[in-house]
Amino acid sequence: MSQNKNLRGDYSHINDDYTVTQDWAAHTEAEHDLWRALYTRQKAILPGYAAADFIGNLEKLDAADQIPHFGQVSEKLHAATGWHLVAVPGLVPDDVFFAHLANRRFPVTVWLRTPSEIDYLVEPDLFHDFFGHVPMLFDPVFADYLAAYGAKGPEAIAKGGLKQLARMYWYMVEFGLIMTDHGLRAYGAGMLSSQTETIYSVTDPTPNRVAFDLERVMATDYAIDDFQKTYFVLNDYSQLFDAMNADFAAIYDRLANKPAIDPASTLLDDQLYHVHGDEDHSIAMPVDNTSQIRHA
Ligand code: HBI
Ligand code: FE
Repeated sequence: MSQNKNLRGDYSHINDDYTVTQDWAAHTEAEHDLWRALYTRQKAILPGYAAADFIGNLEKLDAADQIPHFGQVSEKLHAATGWHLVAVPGLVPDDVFFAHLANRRFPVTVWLRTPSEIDYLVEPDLFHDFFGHVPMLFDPVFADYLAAYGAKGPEAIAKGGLKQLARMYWYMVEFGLIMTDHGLRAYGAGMLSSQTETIYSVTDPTPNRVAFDLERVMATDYAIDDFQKTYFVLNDYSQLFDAMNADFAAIYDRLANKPAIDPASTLLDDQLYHVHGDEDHSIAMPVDNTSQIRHA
């Protein structure tokens, strides 16, 4: 097995599919304390910013009091949507990751950040993966989408569409917004496991907010070390599932020799909910898209 250089986790005892055993007993009281602090702080800011189904599913997980046992959570999750959690040492190769998703196995990192990283860390840890991603796996439509998304992995690898497919994960699994009767709400794991980006993504006038469109998302670049300059907005999770019926190979061909879209920009044919810096439009409602192209 290729060792994963400069990744933080312990890859020395991985199975062929990069899974490991969760050694729950090895977690110290200090780690359980940090888990409780992260969980309590993040849960407290969700109302008004996180999608209601995220909040409801998080409640059902009942994982506030200590670091969860993946096996116990998997029993509940499997009964709900056929998914279960697999323990991993950290990031795994793309093809391995996609294969897990396609088989309704969600990889959850076994190590927890240190207290000094309570606000930010580079690699996804146990808190990001569990608190950020697991609640949405209880949503049947989102759960079906994520399995269908994983099944798109081999074609993307074969057709040179990996970057485009990864953008779909980044924007619509890590940083997705959804329009609800109460206005915009966050459902993405990347923002909902971050105290600051949860609030920023829903209310700050700085980023663009653009209606979800598969090819637009696949064409849009992103940076991993800062808040998003563009968020994409769903009306319903079924849009993600339906998008999996598109001809991805044709999209990869169309995008192959086009420059990526700069997330600081918007396009004339975007359906815009909000444009960078606009104070005069309500963030919650789509603006007409006859507006000029705006660049940050
Ligand atoms: N591995 N454990 C883990 N978690 C991820 O979120 C992850 C990964 N490997 C690759 C990856 N994400 C991204 O490149 C996806 O877009 C494929
Ligand atoms: Fe993630």
